[in-house]
Amino acid sequence: MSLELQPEATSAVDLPRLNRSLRPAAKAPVRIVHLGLGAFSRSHQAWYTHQASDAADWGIAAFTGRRPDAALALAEQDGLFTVVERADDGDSFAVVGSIVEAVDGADVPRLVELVSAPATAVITLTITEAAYRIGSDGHLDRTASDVAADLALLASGSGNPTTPLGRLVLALAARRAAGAGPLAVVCCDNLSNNGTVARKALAGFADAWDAGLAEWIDANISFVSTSVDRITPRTTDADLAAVEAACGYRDNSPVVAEPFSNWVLSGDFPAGRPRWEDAGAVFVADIEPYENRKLWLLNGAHSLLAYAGQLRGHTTVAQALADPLCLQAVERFWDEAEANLPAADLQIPAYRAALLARFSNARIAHHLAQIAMDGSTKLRMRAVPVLQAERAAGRTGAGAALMIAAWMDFTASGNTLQDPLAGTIAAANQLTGPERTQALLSLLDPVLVQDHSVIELVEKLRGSF
Ligand code: CS2
Repeated sequence: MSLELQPEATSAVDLPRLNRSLRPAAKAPVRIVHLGLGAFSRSHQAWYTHQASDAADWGIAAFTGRRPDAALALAEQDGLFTVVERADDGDSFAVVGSIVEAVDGADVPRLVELVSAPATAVITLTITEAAYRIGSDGHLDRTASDVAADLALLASGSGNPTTPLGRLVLALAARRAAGAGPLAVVCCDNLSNNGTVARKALAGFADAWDAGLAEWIDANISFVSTSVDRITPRTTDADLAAVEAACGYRDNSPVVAEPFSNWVLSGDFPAGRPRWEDAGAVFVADIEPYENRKLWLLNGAHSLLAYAGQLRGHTTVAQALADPLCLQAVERFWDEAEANLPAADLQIPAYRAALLARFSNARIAHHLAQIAMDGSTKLRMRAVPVLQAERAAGRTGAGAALMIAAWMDFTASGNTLQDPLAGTIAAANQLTGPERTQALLSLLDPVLVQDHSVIELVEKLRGSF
């Protein structure tokens, strides 16, 4: 179902709720379990699954993270929701029916039941970059308080884990016990080598509890790496009203996204998968160049704009990009990133031009505060590799260093800081001068921080915005 916006449509008081009578096709059986039911997973993986030609065979059971709200709202609509594709020149609307079960993440018994069912073939993850609890040394941080608490709980054999890693490890243990066989875990968070990160996090977690389980995971779970892309801002009340006016029903959980979407995947699916390629997904042998192109150019620019833009009083990506100082910083960072990406096949100039157009879509109010979250984790993927590559090539890396300096200034600016390392960052900000810069840099990279000229460079770039 795809409707064009009808501006003359008016909203009536007694509009029907989006309900099962509007389901575009029969409900598919659960074969995919998703962790991290949020707007992005719905505009991306659920949308691709919905469009696969074999969608009738592939239903998704989607679990929320910390709160039940998204599952409750969706369950009331039989899992259905509207995707609003918001282009420069108007909206279009489609009802997506691939989520057949929306579950509160705290319902661990249901997760265990579904993951241990032989029919379940794929587990997709959008649990946020920070949730993998990988430290700056590249390994699972077993001392993180929530990880340690879940490990203690698993060891005691009673109670339900609260972290996504803990919940999934428990569910995989049940799959092993049930003899339900191999499956694929598909990481859809913005991390370089995200399949490997997911493997390290899950196997590391399992190993700290039960070495046999870690071995089983290694032998039976295929960790698929992906590069995911679709700008999906938070849904607002105005979006609910837009759906109501155009579609003639009340949807309490629509999701708004840009028309563009991209999904590149690399890895095996031992128990099968939907034909996501029907919706444009691409399967490749070597994902790294695609991943880096997206993480550095799109996400890197996003983080730069998030910190520089907010320091300069902007609220959205489009506003920040319209500020020449921010745009110049983005272009400079992109030049550095581009110098470290293989030229062949990646069409970087066209990709950069497309990004400028996507970021300037002022009808998508993509809030900088949303992007600024979890900076200590995100910058390890978005700024650090470019800075390292530039230094290795004998150049300064000032463009990447500027992103780091802007993040540091932002952490000390009085803006709300949502970050797993918020306490440590606040403590570092008690210091002054190069010591403060050094302490903050050590949270991003243990090697770069040994280099005094890097500390000097970042220190010099502080206060640029
Ligand atoms: C953003 C991403 O919030 C962020 O960190 O950079 O969510 C970005 O919008 C998506 O990766 C786009 O595909």
